[in-house]
Amino acid sequence: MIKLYTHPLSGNAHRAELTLRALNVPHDLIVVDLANKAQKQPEFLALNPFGQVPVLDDNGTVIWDSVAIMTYLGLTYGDGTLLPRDPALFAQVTAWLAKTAGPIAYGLGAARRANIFRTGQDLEPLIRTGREFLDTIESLLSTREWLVGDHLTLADIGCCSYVASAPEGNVDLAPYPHVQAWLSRIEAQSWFTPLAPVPVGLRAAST
Ligand SMILES: N[C@@H](CCC(=O)N[C@@H](CS)C(=O)NCC(=O)O)C(=O)O
Repeated sequence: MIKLYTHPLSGNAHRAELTLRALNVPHDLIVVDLANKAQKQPEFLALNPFGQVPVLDDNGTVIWDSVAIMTYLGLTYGDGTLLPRDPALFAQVTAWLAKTAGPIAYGLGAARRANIFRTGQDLEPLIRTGREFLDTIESLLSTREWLVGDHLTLADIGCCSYVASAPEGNVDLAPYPHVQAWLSRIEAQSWFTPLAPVPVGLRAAST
């Protein structure tokens, strides 16, 4: 059975889980105790030298990093719908996946992390980066339903986790009606499951 090492509050792990679900690939979720630094122990570092979730173990084939996991799953278990095989469309999807490690991580993701875990980081520049990303996709999504092509792809799955949880980083989604409609289209998929809301009692913990 495929194993996904994950954490319920991780948007990076969430997009990997959504990919497994969208592809209907049976899997077990293994929650890594990030608060107690299980990810920095030798057993986990043997899976991912950077000591982070998500990690996928496909019967001995170990892949770390959400983008790598999504791409691996799309190529291995997909039929070309979620991850198109046409080189230009494939490249467009990977361009969006690259954003998950760029402005999404440094903007929306970082603002959420700083806000819910009270890291002391200045939220304003993170929020500004997050809003710039939202401004861009709001404009694009005013003329199209999906980020790439005419149907849902890994581009949408990759970007949705930290966009949906933007309010947890004090980024209001009200000014972004097309982004909200896009999120609703993703959330309407039968395989969708939301990123867990942050329990109040955990907010002092740190990942
Ligand atoms: N670029 C990586 C980022 C992974 C990442 O930041 N994981 C966080 C959880 S969202 C983590 O494991 N943090 C624990 C740590 O860094 O010690 C990916 O997309 O997989």
